[in-house]
Amino acid sequence: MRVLILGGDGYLGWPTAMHFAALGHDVCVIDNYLRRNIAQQTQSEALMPTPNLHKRAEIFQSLTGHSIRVEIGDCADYRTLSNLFADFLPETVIHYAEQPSAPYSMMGFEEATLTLNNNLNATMNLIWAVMEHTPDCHVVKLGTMGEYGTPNIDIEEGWIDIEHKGRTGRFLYPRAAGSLYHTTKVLDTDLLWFYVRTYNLRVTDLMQGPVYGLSTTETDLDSRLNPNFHYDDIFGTAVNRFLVQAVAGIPLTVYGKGGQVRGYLNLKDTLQCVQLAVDTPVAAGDLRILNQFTETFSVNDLASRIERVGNSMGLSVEVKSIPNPRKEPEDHYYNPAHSGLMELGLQPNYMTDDVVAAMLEEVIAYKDYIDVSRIMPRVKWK
Ligand code: USQ
Repeated sequence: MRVLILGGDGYLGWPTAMHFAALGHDVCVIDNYLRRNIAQQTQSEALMPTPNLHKRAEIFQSLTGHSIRVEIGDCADYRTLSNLFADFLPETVIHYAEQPSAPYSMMGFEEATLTLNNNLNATMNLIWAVMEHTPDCHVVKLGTMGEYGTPNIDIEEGWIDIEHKGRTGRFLYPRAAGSLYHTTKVLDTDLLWFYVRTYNLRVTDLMQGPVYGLSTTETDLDSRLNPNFHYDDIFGTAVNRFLVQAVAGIPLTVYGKGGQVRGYLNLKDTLQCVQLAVDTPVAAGDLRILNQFTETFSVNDLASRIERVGNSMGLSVEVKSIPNPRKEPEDHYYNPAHSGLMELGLQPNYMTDDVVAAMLEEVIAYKDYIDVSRIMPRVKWK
């Protein structure tokens, strides 16, 4: 199958590209290095040095014999994307090409508009390139569990049946995002739903929770194939940050009360979920929404787990609540459904103590690269 990956340089895009190439698919990635550039501008570079895409594709090919076509270009530019579609004629597109950091989107006007323009334009251009060149192509779009927020009722998988004044209807589940970044994902879903119901596109929207880890079958081949592992306050996500803090001997930065619950998943499971979605394309005119996580934890649960495992390995780990830089409920109900991917065959890699220990070992190998000035939050939601 010809698989086009938008945002192929990212934490998820690169491991996804290798995974599909290793399965024997014909893989093309496009990326404009936006995240690398923002990371440089904000002093938020990844923990491990990551060669550029051409170099990584070369290393991967030398080790496995599988090639990955690399295009450096901007998906927010319609001509660039349209020309690539006309040339590659993808059968599946996996769309990660978005500015993914909630804190970055909350820094100020420039960062907010960059996030809005980049994310919405990339999605809009993808829709039009599909309609122009490959109307049968299955679009697998990465959304986020953060679209739903933390409502006081159970979260369904994308849709909700509502009875109102004696009549019933099916609607997109109400969304209440907690950052401008998460709001762009809500807008993406609305755009896709409009074009699906009007022009019969085929779309799967994966509502993903925070991802953790470094290890996949392909990244384990050579450390130069690792994904971009961030631990700073802008691009680092909670688990990856706590792992680095544990190794650096910095108290784990629980924001506020630490009762914020999210649905987490191992990087290996992102690859499984995306593959399950790709292997079961939806019918024309269908928007399938799947909640993509394997288990829920509060921030306090995560911190205690990493503290316990880290201390058993001889590290000196403490947990400390710091004022929450975000505006979010810190103690709330959270019960999201997530049976769709399990029904498709997902075999979860849960966050066991062994998994935490293995991730800590990987970070320990790069202990000297940790810059402790990147840990404390620099961006406030005001
Ligand atoms: N948190 C802490 N301490 C930290 C970092 C985070 O307590 O040092 C808390 C946050 O306040 C939040 C929770 O941990 O309540 C999760 O934060 P995060 O930084 O791990 O995740 P988030 O900003 O929500 O965004 C990440 C990815 C984003 C993806 C999203 C999925 O950056 O691209 O869409 O996870 S979700 O969170 O389900 O919306």
